[in-house]
Amino acid sequence: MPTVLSGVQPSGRLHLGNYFGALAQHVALQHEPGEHFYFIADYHALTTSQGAAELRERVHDVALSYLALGLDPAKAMLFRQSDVPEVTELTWLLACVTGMGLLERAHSYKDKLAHGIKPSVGLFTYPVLMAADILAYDSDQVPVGKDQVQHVEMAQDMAGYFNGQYGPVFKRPEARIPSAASLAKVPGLDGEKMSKSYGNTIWIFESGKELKKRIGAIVTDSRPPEEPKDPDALVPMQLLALFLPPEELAQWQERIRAGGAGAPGYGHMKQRLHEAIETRFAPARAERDKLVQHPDHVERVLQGGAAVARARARATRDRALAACGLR
Ligand code: AQP
Repeated sequence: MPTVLSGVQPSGRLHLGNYFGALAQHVALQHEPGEHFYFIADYHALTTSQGAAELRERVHDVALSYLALGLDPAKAMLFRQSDVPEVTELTWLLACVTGMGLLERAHSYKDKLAHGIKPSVGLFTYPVLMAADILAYDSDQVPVGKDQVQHVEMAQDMAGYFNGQYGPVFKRPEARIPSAASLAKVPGLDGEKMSKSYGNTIWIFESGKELKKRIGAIVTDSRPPEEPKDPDALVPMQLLALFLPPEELAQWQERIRAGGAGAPGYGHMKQRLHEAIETRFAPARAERDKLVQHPDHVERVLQGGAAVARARARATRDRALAACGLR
């Protein structure tokens, strides 16, 4: 039975990119045979500075989001990364067998620099901590969005370096990305990758006026509706494609390609997107409203998950320490 593991950073409110690229998969996969571990990457969140109270609040919010979207604690372990401190020990062991060159090639690090984010050593070594997370639970599959595939490949490399030097300790994990390319890289309001740190997100649980405002900010151009266009190149359509049933999507695309009097304008696309988001997440929003009233329940779920995860990570840590002569 495979072990499935993934994580999400509590670096801001979870957005449609996190949902389609990761959370929707996580919730669906819990029904497959295997062991399922999903963690809230609070150590990772320290790579982008935030206050203690805000971090605590965001960790809680990620837990609420998972549970509201349907993660079942009886089927999948949900826990805080920092409740399993063994991963930081593994991080050091892996860092000592990993060349700087590997980390220097990380796309996500280079993207963050390009966006003017001032890097810490923690941000640079992020893939090592992520490798430790993946390897600690003997993970077979890591469901992630396309942006994280390179990090999973780095975890494979690091496992290989360590095993090559000290013998077989770590299992080789495989990334599992959503089959549809549109899900694997969801665009933000500006057409770049939707990302918490780029300020271009739509929160999963947004609704009403706030949602309208966010959708209103999606990038468009001044071409009139009658002008024929490539629907796949329009950001409102790329987002709408995540929600519409195939027949309805095909009709929209056809009318946009054809142009002329019957073609929809950007306002129509945005209005349809608003309706689609409101409808899709209505049950999850209601569930979230209920869970907000029960913070103790959420905390118990996290602690229950951590107990199981920690036992697993401890065994891996002990194996790794023994292999390199520290026990
Ligand atoms: N735009 C996206 N499209 C598809 N998948 C995405 N993911 C994130 N953005 C998109 C997937 O969400 C999971 C959790 O991501 P994360 O929060 O751990 O880190 P991230 O990928 O770096 O997400 P952000 O929003 O870009 O966070 P910040 O700005 O804090 O770095 C991952 O599986 C990811 O693939």
